[in-house]
Amino acid sequence: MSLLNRVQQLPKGFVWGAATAAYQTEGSTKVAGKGKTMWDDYLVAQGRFLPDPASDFYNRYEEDIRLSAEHGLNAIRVSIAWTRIFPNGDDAQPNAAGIAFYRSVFEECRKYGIEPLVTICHFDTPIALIKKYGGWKDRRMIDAFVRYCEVLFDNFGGLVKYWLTFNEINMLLHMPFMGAGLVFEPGEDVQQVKYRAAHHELLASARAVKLAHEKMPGAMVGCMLAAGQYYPYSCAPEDVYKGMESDRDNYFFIDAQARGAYPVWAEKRMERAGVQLDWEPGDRETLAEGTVDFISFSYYSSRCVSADPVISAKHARGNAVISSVVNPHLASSEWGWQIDPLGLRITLNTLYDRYQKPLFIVENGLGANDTVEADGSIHDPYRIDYMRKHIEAMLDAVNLDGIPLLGYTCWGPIDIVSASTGEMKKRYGMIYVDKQNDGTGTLARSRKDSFYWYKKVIASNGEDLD
Ligand code: BGP
Repeated sequence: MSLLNRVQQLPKGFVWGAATAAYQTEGSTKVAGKGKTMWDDYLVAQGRFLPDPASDFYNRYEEDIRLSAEHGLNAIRVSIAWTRIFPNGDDAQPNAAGIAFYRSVFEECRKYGIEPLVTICHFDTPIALIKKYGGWKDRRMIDAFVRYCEVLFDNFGGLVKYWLTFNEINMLLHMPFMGAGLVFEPGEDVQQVKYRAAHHELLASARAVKLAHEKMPGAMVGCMLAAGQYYPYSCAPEDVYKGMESDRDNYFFIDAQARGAYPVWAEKRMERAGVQLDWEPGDRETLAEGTVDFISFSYYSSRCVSADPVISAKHARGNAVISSVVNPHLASSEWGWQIDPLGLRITLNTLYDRYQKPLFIVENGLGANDTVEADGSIHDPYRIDYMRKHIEAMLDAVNLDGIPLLGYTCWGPIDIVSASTGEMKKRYGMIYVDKQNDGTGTLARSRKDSFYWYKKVIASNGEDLD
């Protein structure tokens, strides 16, 4: 489709914003009663660098939200750190300082007419609950999570309309510690543990959705998928079948959250694999009563799969977190994440065909090394190019395919710590943060070229992408 034929405008009220997560931005992990989270041990345990105070949002949120307003964002996606609210995940009383912090953040957003979009759990299982219960492998996590949600809804219900239950819920299968705080004991049936944990998160999510609707009429609650269609490496039926099965691994979660029941194939598959879920009376009703209002997802790339073991051995560098064969038709980022804007249109269509619920792109962006010029300017045409092409694909999905899309919040209004590598130099932001991998830097903020470009895109509601 040539640009001449492209309809650039989006519906009025389309949400333009940018997304972050608590641990990757806030810093100040040991203040105001905050408890330890999965992150504190995750990157440290792997010997990775994780700078505290990250990009120091905890102390600089007023400046960052003011910059977001100047940027023209009408929404900011943030997550709440469970351990700021309940330091041990299930304390007798919530931590007043944590509640006060997020209240100020949301009030500050409202002051500028910015809609906060809140992720309740962004890879943020409290360490105390991992020690106590083994993370989400234990069913008691559900009650702890619902209680945490209750506190959030009671305190922030008047300030927040859009809620997401679990970030990239399907990552539980690919990064079980990050997604669900799972540590496997020797001899444990890994598949069984993962699917039981998935069952618990899905029940917790469904209960949260129901509670949100009861407590906050008008609230919109979504699920969140790490998306990206699987392409078969060839048209060999075995490759196509493997592509379908790989997609199903991820859609399994959204099938449950959007339709309120597990798909038939999933129960059969678990039966064949000897996986037994700990079903309890009422579980099926819980899933059915807690379906989400919209489907949100992150999209960085499509994936590719082959049934041929030799080809499968050639994994893509970098985005092997979710296993993918290198797609020879695509270029890659510096970190090896393959770049596929049309894949976004394909993914949007697939998700809508499957669920017929409004969609929301809540993460998309390019992690890249930026250079600060002598005069302080930062030229990032690569980021603009990535975003432009993905926004074009999104416009096509909306205007040419009729996909109902609520909004687009790209990943990182500002530079933040990378989730998969713990680095600062893998930058997604349109605002540069002077903080380096070795922890040095003033934390000062400065605008990159992409800042001005995205501002124009938002002001024109997607019409001006030059
Ligand atoms: C998603 C996560 C984010 C984020 C992003 C980019 O999977 O939800 O937390 O960081 O990926 O990944 P990375 O930071 O590893 O480049």
